[in-house]
Amino acid sequence: MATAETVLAEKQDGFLRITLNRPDRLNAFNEEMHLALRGQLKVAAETADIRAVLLTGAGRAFCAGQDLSDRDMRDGSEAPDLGVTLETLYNPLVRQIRALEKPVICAVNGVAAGAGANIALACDIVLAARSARFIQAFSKIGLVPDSGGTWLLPRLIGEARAKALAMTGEPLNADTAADWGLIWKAVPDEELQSEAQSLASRLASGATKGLAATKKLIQDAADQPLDRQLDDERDAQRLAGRSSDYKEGVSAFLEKRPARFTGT
Ligand code: T3D
Repeated sequence: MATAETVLAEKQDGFLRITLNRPDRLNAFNEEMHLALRGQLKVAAETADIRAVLLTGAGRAFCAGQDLSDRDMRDGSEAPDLGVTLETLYNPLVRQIRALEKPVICAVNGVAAGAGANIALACDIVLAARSARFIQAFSKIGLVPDSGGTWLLPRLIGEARAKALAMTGEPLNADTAADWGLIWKAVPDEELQSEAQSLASRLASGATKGLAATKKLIQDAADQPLDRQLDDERDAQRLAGRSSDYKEGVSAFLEKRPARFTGT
């Protein structure tokens, strides 16, 4: 399955592998790539036998954020309204990743800068090649972290580290990112794709409804008190307990065999 060339998509073993594909620009975002990526996330959401997504980049980078050649004002042209691009392109993308009722794994294969870093961090499980770097590049061009960066960074690594990364634009290597809890783990470069693939495949054969509810509960927890969270866990568990996968999981346990989850 292939779409517009800025994004490649391939169904594999129950999951959709989506590859950002503008390697000569380090997979920087233009409007076409935004729309192609969102189109593939929609396919993932609407296709029953796609039960996880794996997002990665082609070539040596994951994504260098906004394509700055589309922001050239050297001919005296007026500055673009970046509020509009956030409203129409970046924010819907982050919302779509967070709302997708399936696990989204990000395999950060190289540098992830600007919005490229924060879109990676918006995914559910982030693996990175040891050589990858995360760069809050915004301050270097006079901007603020976007794509959820000012929300995600302090929650993941605390205010002190969030502010320092955002204000200095210093690169953070993958091992430190993992040590700080910014990502799940750093792996040797040559193992990244196989490790991400086997994780995606494992999650794709999991209890999809339960995983989706887990994702939502953890995301929602950031904004609400324990009391409310306990209520939400009760409601989500009630629904999970009515799924076929719950019955199958318990039966498989009692019969001492691997569960065969169907995602229903
Ligand atoms: O605008 C809006 O809509 C608002 C939203 C903003 C969201 C944002 O993401 S703002 C932040 C934009 N991104 C950046 O500021 C990062 C710019 N890139 C870099 O700082 C560096 O390229 C990297 C640190 C990512 C990688 O450095 P390095 O030394 O490994 O590679 P390089 O040589 O700088 O780049 C290789 C090529 O990719 C080069 O092209 P060339 O010379 O080979 O023709 C470079 O120009 C191009 N490239 C890299 N990043 C971008 C880019 N071209 C356009 N836009 C880029 N963001």
